[in-house]
Formats: sequence, C-alpha cells, structure tokens
Amino acid sequence: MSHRTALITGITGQDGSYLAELLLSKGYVVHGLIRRASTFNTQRIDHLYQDPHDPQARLFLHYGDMTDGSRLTTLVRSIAPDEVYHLAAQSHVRVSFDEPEFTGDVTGLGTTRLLEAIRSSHVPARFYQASSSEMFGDAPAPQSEASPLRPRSPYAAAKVYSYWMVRNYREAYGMHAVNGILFNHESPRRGETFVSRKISMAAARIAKGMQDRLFLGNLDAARDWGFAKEYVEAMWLMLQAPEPDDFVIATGSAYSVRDFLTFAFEHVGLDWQDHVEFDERYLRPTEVDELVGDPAKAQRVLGWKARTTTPELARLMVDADLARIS
Ligand code: NDP
Ligand code: GDR
Repeated sequence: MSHRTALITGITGQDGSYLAELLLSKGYVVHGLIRRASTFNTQRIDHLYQDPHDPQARLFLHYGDMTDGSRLTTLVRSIAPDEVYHLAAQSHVRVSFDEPEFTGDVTGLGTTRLLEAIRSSHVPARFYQASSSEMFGDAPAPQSEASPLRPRSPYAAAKVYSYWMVRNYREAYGMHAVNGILFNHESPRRGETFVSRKISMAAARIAKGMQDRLFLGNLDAARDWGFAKEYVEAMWLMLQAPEPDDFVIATGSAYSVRDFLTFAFEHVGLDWQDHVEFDERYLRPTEVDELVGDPAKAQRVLGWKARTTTPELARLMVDADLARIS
C-alpha cells in the first residue's frame, strides 16, 4: 500500500467525497479543505471521518477558503502533498449569473491562488484541475480536447480562465498540472438543485405520495450524463500518467432533460407529463444546448471508459432517493 499524501479542495462536495473514498482505499493519507459554516457541511464525508487522535487516522480536515490565498499557502507548506486535487468551486451555472463576481473570485482566481501556493512553496505536487464541458459552450458537438472554448456563463468563463492558468503553470514552471475536462456526472450524492437530482428526488417523492409537482426550466438541453463514482477514477489516473496532459471524460452519449425525466419517472411507473410544470426562474440568460463528449483519448491513453449509461444512472438515483425516504 502506498502512503502518498493528497490534498483535496471541495472534499465536502459530490466528487470530493467519492475521491476521498477512492484515495483512502488506495492507502493515501488524505487532507481536505472545508469551509467554516454555522451548520455542518460534511454530510457527504461523515462516514469517512476518523478521530485525528487515532494513530491510524488517514483523513484530516482543515478550515480554509479559495478566497484566502495566505491560508492556502500555509496549508500547502505544512501538508506538503504529493498530489493536489482542486475540486472546490461555486459550481452552479444558473447561480453564476446571479453572482458573477463571486464566481470569478472562487472558481477562477481561486485556482491561481492554489497554483501560486504550490509554486511559491517549492512543493513538487502534481495538480488536478476540475475543468468542465461547460467551457465548450456553443462549440459544435461532439466536443473533444481539440474543440474551441466558447463559454456561455460566468461559471464557464471562470473555468476557462482556470484551465489556461493550469496550462500556463505547466508550461512556464514545468508543473505536473492537468485539466480533467469532465462532462456532467451525477450520483445519489449530487447537489439537490442540479437537474438530475431534482428529477430523481421528485420521482421518488411523487411515487410515495409526498409531493405532486416538479418545477423545471428548459427541457430541450442535451447533456452527456455519467456516474460520478467512475469519474473520480479518471482524476486519479490522470495524475498517475507519466506526462501531464488534458483529457475529456464523458460517456459519449447525449440525452435531453426530457429523456432523463422519462427514465426516472418510468422507473416508478409514472408519466412525468402529469407532474412537471414550467418555471422561468430556472432558465439561464444564455443556455448551452448540446454537450456530448468524445472520450477516445482518455480510453486510449488512460484506459478509462464510462461503465454506467444515462438510463441506468437515472434509475440508480431514483432507487437511492426511494431508499432514503422510506
Ligand atoms: P459541488 O458543488 O458538489 O462541490 C463543490 C465543493 O467546493 C464543495 O465542497 C464546496 O464546499 C466547495 N467550495 C465552494 N466554494 C468554496 C470556497 N470558496 N472555498 C472552499 N471550498 C469551496 O461540486 P461537484 O462535486 O459536482 O464538482 C466538483 C468540481 O468539478 C467543481 O469544481 C465543479 O465545478 C467541477 N465540475 C463538476 C461537474 C459535474 O458534473 N459534477 C462536471 C465538470 C466539472 P461546501 O460543501 O461548503 O459548499
Ligand atoms: P449544468 O447542470 O448546468 O449542465 O452544470 P444542471 O443540472 O444545473 O443543468 C443541466 C441542464 O438542465 C436544465 N434545466 C435545469 N437545471 C437546473 N439546475 N434546474 C432546473 O430546474 C432545470 N430545468 C432545466 C439546465 O438549463 C441545463 O441545460 C453542471 C454543473 O455540475 C457544473 O459545475 C458542471 O461544470 C457541468 O455540469 C458540466
């Protein structure tokens, strides 16, 4: 078993929790950055928590924020990680239109603060950046590593800035820094305001008679939805590759929001059209119509391939929400 040390920003999020599980299972010592809040925000990693007084403990949590560069520098110096997985972000596209400046600060400049913390500390850490298919915006599908970046939201623009800063630190300072360009990935741990989870929760609750209606925005958008647990394996594989490089991670298939509704509601014997209503508050000022990834390079170089299809994903999310409420 290896005893490598990893630092995960965004460890309390969907991906951070799966990645922490994966790295602990591989024998890593895992350090995670968490935000101080007046309520607990560690539900997704509570099952992994170990008392730091336990000599066997391999998971350690530290308060910090992506807006606080000096704190990031102190942490990087004291932890001296072998690998840094930078997942923290204001990650909601719709919210980024309401909070464009904050999103730029956290999702954009936050990456630069962390890269600078590593560079100025002379810690030879490998660096993973959570880049996004949203960066492609309205570039024609299917999108690959060679597609143009045409962001259509403050979130996507902030991610494009981070993407180029990662490439700049790789080229300017020889840092082993990579961009994982991940297409949508979901799970029973997905935040409850993202469309897949809104749908799976509503299907489960309507089936149990706990709710009747579901309010949604644009049903025509097409996305390439995979299973988050498999996507964190790709993050790890990218940092094990001999050369730093950027990779698209996706299933290669696209379905509309309407299709996702059909998969989820049919699984509990319901017709979504009896329950879904339109609410314009969920529309974006500029929408991304079609994101479908071409994951050929990841399969060829990393040996990574998505295993769970979108229909299977919708069903497993509904099953998990049913189990949670019954
Ligand atoms: P989540 O929104 O579930 O998690 C985001 C994490 O970032 C949380 O741990 C959150 O903490 C933390 N965070 C937010 N703001 C700050 C801040 N100012 N300082 C420190 N931490 C902060 O995202 P996902 O797990 O779904 O995604 C992980 C990353 O991958 C994100 O960068 C996202 O943009 C990107 N991405 C996600 C995709 C997806 O389909 N899921 C696809 C492509 C990219 P808290 O719990 O306290 O809110
Ligand atoms: P996305 O995910 O914007 O692709 O970003 P989201 O689930 O928010 O939207 C997907 C599509 O569904 C449409 N939609 C709705 N979306 C939400 N959230 N709520 C609704 O009620 C609703 N109705 C319709 C949206 O318009 C959109 O077309 C996610 C995030 O995880 C990003 O951080 C990540 O980078 C990208 O995926 C890849």
